[in-house]
Amino acid sequence: MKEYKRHLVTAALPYANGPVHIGHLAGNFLPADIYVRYLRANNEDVKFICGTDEHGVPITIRAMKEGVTPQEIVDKYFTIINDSLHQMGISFDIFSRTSNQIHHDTSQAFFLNLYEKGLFEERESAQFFDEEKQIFLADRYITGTCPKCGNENAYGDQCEKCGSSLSPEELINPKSALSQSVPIKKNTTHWYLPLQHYEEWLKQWIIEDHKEWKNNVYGQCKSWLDSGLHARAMTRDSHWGVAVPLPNAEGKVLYVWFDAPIGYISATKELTPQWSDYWCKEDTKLVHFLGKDNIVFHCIIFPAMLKAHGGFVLPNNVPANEFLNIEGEKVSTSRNWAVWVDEYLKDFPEMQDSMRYTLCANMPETKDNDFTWKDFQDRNNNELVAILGNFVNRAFVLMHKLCNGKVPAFHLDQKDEKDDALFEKIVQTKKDIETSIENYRFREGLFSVIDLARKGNIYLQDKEPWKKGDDQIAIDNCIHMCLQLTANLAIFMNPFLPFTAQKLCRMMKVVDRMLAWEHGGSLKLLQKGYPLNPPALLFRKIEDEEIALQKEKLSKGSQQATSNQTQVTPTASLKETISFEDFDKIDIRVATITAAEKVAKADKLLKLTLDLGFETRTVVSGIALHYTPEEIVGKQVSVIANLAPRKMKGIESNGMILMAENEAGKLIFINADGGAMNGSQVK
Ligand code: B3M
Ligand code: ZN
Repeated sequence: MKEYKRHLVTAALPYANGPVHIGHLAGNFLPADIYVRYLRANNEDVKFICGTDEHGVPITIRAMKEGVTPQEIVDKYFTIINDSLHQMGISFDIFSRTSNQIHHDTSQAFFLNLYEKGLFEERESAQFFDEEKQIFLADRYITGTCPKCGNENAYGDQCEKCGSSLSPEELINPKSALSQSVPIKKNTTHWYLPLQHYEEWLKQWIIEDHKEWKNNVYGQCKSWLDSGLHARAMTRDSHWGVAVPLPNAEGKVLYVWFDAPIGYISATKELTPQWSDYWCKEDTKLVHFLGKDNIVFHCIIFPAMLKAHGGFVLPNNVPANEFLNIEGEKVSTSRNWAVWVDEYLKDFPEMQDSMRYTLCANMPETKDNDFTWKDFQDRNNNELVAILGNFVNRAFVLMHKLCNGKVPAFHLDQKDEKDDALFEKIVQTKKDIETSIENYRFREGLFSVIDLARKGNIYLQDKEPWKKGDDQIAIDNCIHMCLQLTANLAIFMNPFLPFTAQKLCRMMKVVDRMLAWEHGGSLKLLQKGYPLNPPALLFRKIEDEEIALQKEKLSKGSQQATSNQTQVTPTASLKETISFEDFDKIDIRVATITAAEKVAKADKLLKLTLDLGFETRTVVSGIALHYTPEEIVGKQVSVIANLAPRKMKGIESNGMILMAENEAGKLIFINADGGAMNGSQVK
């Protein structure tokens, strides 16, 4: 373990524009917390850094929607998020906020360091400007008609109806979302970081030197680097954010993804005067936890910034998780399709570990995974209650009944092969969990814990101390082993289920120090003759009614949100009538998707290979937010086959897949029932 002198662990800073949901826990905060708790149990010097990300368009959009100031938004949600994560046992050393002055100072100093080295390219470009409000418009602040599907409420960066990635120039009849006026184009200056200058270094640092990174992370970085890096604007026109520290930069702020990662540094400064030991000494191990949508910022852009600045450590690993879906659907804050942490804590008080356990057991470590309330109930009732809770309860009840409530002696001369096997299992479990956690495989580590408890039940069942009558030696040995196993379980579960580990310490009347990792694997954790408290309930059963209520709450909440949405996208109004001859010009064919892949730097696009029977062709489709490449290969679809080719992100697209939307807002394929031949005409 002692390869590094100190550890710096960050969790992605959540935008302070709404509460956090269990997907944030599973994707970002929980893996980080498990890892940090394990390091602390190993007596490592570790700092766990996080805080709210309080700038950027998500904040100002929310403020506009709620008719309040951005500061009021971030103040409100900082508190909600901070309380929720704390109550779930996410044990940050600091949970700061990027609206703090120390962050503004740190970010501005960082920007000036690069500026004074002449590392930025100053460029002037024409941007959309709202003359009424006298403000430049971020893409999200421009609405208009989607050129692809006719949705009249599309945004300048994307159409939420058909999922197409857009630029404001593509919108038909663009309007300012602030004043509804028609925006003009106006020149503005921004400072670009030429990422391409760091491309060779990044290729060496990631592709060559970090082959051990998780495949999902390594693969995304490789595809970004393979498609070539480009200069990226690191400033924006806005009045909310960190002001650009230059004389001629009135009304300009740092791009939120420039200042936010610097938030890790400013929060560390806030935490300790020794902050530079953690950020500037090579014997620090820096690990960033985050969701997959943040990979490029933490693996490409922020490292390029750190390299440009110089003097900072670089991340040793970035074990990003994939996404957690809810009841088979992608989380959608706008449709309120989420399980909010603050609401969970109200509905299931004192049951943090039931959720920690379920989310860890389903952690989306290598692919998107799914949370269902039924699985939550099953894992709680069939694993936590029936295996872990049951074993501990039986051990304690039998100790009080057969050994006067004290830890009985172990009679070495009566030790048998079952005792030896259990001891070996304890020692092996410790090694397995170490390997799992140190390689960021948290599901695997948790399974080792519950499997050890399962072995405890089998041992107890085999020994049957309740049938030993007056053979007190057999009873003593069995109960002694079970109690030592209970103490080891507390140590091993502690990174994952800290609340339960604490309950066990109280039952065993031991101090937290017993939970030190070095004590794991010992059979001398509880001394003979030591009186222990009576058993307390570790977990309670969850009833069917509770789950039914949660599922109803989820669907009702989503229906409510969808009906409440002010800009509910009405069904697209009918287009003008056309003649049969016009229609007859369109040639729609059936085709099968034979290959699919993500398009670099376009999180909404998939590049599809279609088999039309008479030929194979490439089509680029805006469905990446709705489908993964893996799940659509083999699907039969309808495609407009005589559409003029179009370039999208440098790829020539020959046609358009026909999609529609279900009531949950998910895009669905309009396809044949599987009987049609590829290439046959849709009439
Ligand atoms: N707030 C994006 C997000 O919440 C952003 C993370 C910043 S980490 C420096 O997904
Ligand atoms: Zn559209």
